Amino acid sequence: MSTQTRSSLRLVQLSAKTNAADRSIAGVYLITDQHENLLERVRRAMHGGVQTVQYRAKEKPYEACLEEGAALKRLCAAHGVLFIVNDDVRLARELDADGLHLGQQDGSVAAARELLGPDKIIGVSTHNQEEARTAEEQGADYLGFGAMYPTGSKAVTQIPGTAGLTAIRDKVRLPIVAIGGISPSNACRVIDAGADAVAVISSVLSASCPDQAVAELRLLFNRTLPFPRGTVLTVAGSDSSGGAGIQADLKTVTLLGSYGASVLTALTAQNTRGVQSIHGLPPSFVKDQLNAVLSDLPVDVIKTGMLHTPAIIDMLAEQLADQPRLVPTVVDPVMVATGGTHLLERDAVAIFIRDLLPQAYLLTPNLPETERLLNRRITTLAEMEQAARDLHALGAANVLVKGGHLTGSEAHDILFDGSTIHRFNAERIFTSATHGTGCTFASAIASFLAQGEPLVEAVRRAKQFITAAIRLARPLGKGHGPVNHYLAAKETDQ
Ligand code: 3NM
Repeated sequence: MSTQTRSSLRLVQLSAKTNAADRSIAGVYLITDQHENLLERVRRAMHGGVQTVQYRAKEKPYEACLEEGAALKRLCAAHGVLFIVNDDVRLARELDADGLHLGQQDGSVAAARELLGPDKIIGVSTHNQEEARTAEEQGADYLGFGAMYPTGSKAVTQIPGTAGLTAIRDKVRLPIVAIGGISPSNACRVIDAGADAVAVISSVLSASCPDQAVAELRLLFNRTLPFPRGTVLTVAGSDSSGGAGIQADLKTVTLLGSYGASVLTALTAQNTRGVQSIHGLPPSFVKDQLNAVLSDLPVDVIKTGMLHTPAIIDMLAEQLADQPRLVPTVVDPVMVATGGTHLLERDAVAIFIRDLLPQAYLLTPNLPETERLLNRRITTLAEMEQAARDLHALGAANVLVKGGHLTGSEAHDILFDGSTIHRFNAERIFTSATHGTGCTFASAIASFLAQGEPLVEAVRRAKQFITAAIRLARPLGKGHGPVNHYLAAKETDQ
């Protein structure tokens, strides 16, 4: 079923209801676990953009559930998040929850609605087509459907998986919340199979950064949006010759199919032969631009490039930390132009490492930048891998060390995501048309992330794009010419 049909069905379904039920069940549906510090972990998850919380406390005494549930409900209300109680209709009523989630053994939808009133959301756990259709006939507002994958969070006996989800998707009109073993690396398959929401416990609440895990899951839902798909904000300098900086970023983002917004940090008088002069913008004006964009547009991913001064880095780091909702940020630590001009003031590196690097969802240094950040020489693939690990240890969630400056017949990039090293190899193209490659690559990754690709796939597609853009470059200017954004986007689209 097309995305449009799915969402219009959802509207039809929910328009008959009022209050809580007017707000559709979609996106990230967080289910509570029974470990320590639940409230704090749920609060952090909410910063990533949770849309529904289900309170599931299987073995707690009722009085303790009342207390914990009331605190959770307050937290949800403060963040505009739906609050659903699992299994227990009495607890749902006493807490005045937005809804109730019923298992197959937990009584009928009609009985629950009778007790809770007509404006509450009622969901039912289902595991096959028959259960799903029965729940719909009995008047449920949404379906839980699982398990998608094996999970350690519950002893599941049925695993219909994404194939089972695809099979029931067109047979029911209700929103479907897929559940069981879902994580940011497999959720794209669940969404492609037709899930309107993903229910998660461990991949968020056991994560070291629950907000990041939720933000990653939330972004994946963009894959169903119409084009331009997702919004990328680039924070960078202007390159008057159009091959790098803001201009390269906007060309890349637009040609790859996302919407691009821009905040300028500095203007450069620049061409393919080098940077003639730089006119930095006052940090307060950079901040005005940021606020203007972020207070209005639904920015999915921020990409940063040339930040120029310690004051701008400081301001940006503060603004990112203050966002009510985490915006994944691709940080390209632009320091030196291809022609050799320093684009980041020398004393800014320490501030960059302290304030901005730990907020990076993805850091994308080339080898000279990696060497400057770590203050040591890097000449082999093994040293690149260690560098990616060391930059991760400094606080970047994911690190892509780009090996374009090494020699050899292939260009190797190394991605470390905190647990696994991923290698991306491409033919090395011997050319002087390398102006703007870093900006273009990072913007392509940001764009694919904003379109709902998981990180490894976003990097893989962006690598393919930048390699094509270098290979297809046409001579332009008298120095390091620009890459061919236009033809590379056409080729990547095929
Ligand atoms: N119900 P996690 S699977 C509560 O298949 C629950 O009905 C399931 O936890 C079902 O995200 C499950 O950690 C556990 O896999 C989901």
